Amino acid sequence: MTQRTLVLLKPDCVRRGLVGEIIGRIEAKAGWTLSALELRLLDRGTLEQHYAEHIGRDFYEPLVDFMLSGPVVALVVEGERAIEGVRRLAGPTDPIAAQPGSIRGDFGTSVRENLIHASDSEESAIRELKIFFPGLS
Ligand code: IDP
Ligand code: MG
Repeated sequence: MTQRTLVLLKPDCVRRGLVGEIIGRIEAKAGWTLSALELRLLDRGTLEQHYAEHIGRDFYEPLVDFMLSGPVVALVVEGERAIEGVRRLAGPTDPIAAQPGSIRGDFGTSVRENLIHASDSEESAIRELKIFFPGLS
């Protein structure tokens, strides 16, 4: 089942120079390809749409400020079960709880600054791809 998923390499990832390392892990998965890739400074409106489910949570405002603190790398990964697959590569939200071997488990300590976003379902992927890459066919 070929799927497309939205990935954001968050500002901490870009600042720490981990973009190549993390894209390398994605590229290393057999048959997966990058359909789009861009370094981009986001704006509040985009983040409000992207993180709509979290509006009102105590971590929402600091999360948005963090996501505005520097450029992100937005990319689209396409391939066999890419949605579940990138979530597994990323590991769970809390990097201390994440398994070593996962991106968050290997590189993170902060629940907020946890390096990577990846769509969590087919429905989310479709919604998020429209926000970040509306021109993608
Ligand atoms: P996910 O990125 O693993 O899907 P979500 O629960 O959707 O996690 O939360 C979105 C993002 O919000 C997380 O990746 C993280 O950056 C931030 N976040 C979530 N929960 C917390 C928290 O309890 N404290 C601080 N930041 C949080
Ligand atoms: Mg999420």
